[in-house]
Amino acid sequence: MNLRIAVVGTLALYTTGAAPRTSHLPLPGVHANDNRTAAGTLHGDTLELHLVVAMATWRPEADTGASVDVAAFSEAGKPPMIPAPLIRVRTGTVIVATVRNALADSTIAVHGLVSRPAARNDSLLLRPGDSATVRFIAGEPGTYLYNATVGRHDYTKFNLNEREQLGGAFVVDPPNGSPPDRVMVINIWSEPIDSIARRSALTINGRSWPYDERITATVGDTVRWRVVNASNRGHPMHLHGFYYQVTARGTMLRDATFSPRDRRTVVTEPMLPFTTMAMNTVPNRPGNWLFHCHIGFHVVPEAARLAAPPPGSHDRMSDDPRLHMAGLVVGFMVRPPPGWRPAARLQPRRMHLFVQEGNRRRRAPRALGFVLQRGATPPASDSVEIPGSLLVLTRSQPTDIVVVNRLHETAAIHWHGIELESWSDGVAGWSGVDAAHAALSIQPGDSFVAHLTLPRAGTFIYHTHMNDLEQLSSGLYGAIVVLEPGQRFDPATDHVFVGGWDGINTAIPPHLLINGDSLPPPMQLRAGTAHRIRLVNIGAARPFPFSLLRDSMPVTWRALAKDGADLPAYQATMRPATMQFVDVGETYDFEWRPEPGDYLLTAGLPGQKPFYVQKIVVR
Ligand SMILES: [Cu+2]
Repeated sequence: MNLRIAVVGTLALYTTGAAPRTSHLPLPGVHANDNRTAAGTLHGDTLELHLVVAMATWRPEADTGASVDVAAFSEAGKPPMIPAPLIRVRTGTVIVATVRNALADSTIAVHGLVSRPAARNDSLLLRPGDSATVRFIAGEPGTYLYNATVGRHDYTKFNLNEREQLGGAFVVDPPNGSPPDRVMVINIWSEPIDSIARRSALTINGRSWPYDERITATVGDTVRWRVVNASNRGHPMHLHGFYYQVTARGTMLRDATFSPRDRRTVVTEPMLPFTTMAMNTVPNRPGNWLFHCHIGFHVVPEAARLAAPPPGSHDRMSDDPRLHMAGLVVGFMVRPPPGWRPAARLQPRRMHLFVQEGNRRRRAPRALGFVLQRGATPPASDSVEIPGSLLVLTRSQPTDIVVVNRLHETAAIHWHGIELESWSDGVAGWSGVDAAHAALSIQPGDSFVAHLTLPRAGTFIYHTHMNDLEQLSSGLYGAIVVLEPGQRFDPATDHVFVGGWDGINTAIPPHLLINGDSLPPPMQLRAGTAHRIRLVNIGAARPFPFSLLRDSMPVTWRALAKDGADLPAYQATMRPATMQFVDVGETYDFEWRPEPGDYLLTAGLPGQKPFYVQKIVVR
């Protein structure tokens, strides 16, 4: 223990001056780092590592695609890499790392070459041509990151210089090693084009969709990923088709491995800037699935490509998944086991859901909506509900939803959090067991039958998975409530609050809505009974904070479920009714037993007055 403290204290052992190299040769090309190979050379229990920071040319899209010149790490004598070379050792390993700043004109600050856990984010400042050697013990097992910034960087502040690509994973394995896993590092490069538009590359292991790696598995495999957010933006990471277990969360300097009791079961886990997670999942259905950030701006071609498609481009409406998505998307391909056949569907319940457009009402450029057919006749073709009709379904009851597209453009619907067959998952040109016969988008005037089997009761979401920024912020989202067999939905005690955006081309903050409104009339609730509060965020970006207040103080409620999965009894605890944030693609259920009185359910961005206040009168 003393040794660890001692080596943390000797961050900069020495520095040596060297003339910066100037050259007129083309810059070396960046290699995308798949994080399968650890950097450095191991001598007994000591890892020797030689890192260099120099300018390089990075092509995060196609090999012949758009490029940017960036400062990048390499191991001495090897090509530059984005993300930075993987540092991965067993706990107890002594790391002797030399870092050289080969930039001609900039000082760099290197962060994270320290023993974990560490209390402070010390940096190693290197002027052009300088190098320094640090020596430290790896420390506690976990998933961390290290990086360098050009100039100083204050991690306590939101910093928008996104030109550097100097972040990489730092993994410390337990004494006997870890079971097989994959490491995925998120990096963002971005710079403004003008006062509104930005040019961005959003990458996982150095590549944007569709140029990044497909992860493959077979039904029944345990799949383990370590995800490192080396960018200075938050990313709610969503898995299609399956829940995953979050087994650890970390930062650059410390990591908390959860005991089995404390693990979260989720379909979406928000990752703040410079944080890490370890997760696992066991896919039990074959098909093509996705693991992606749920922020619209991070996955659409018009915002997440270096070479943005020209205005009016058809890309965002394409049936080609390589065109209609971009950025932080990973393809997760699950092969069927030998002899696999789709399960037979017995007498499914059938519902008709219309995708249609009405008259513009508010800031959104268009009013799009999902409208459920109630009764024998279809809804009026220009009627719109924002959010879309609440779909109340029953657990274990096979349900076919006939989606009828009455728009003049294509549609595709994702059933978010629902454990369904891949064909119905809603990613045009991708969903399905066989990539050659993937489900396509729903053409204007056409329909598609989504097959849901509904193994779980809870709160879920349905939303467009195409032309996301425009269609989602124009109203193509809604909530799904799956009830236990025999249960009926009672609006007197069951309350769904769906957060969404009203257009995207508005000043900051965007116009945020709850249940299609920002100033709803008061709600009257009955005292002395249990009310279920279901919170949903399906905006284009940004977390929603929620609080349920009486006299400005949060009341107490019981946590029941997250993303539609019931919490185990020991996690379903009473807690103050304030959620720091509900991120995009998350749902939360709470039980509240109010006394008579006046209450406020509020939502707003931190430090701002709430954009939504729902008065609740309990009698
Ligand atoms: Cu994101």
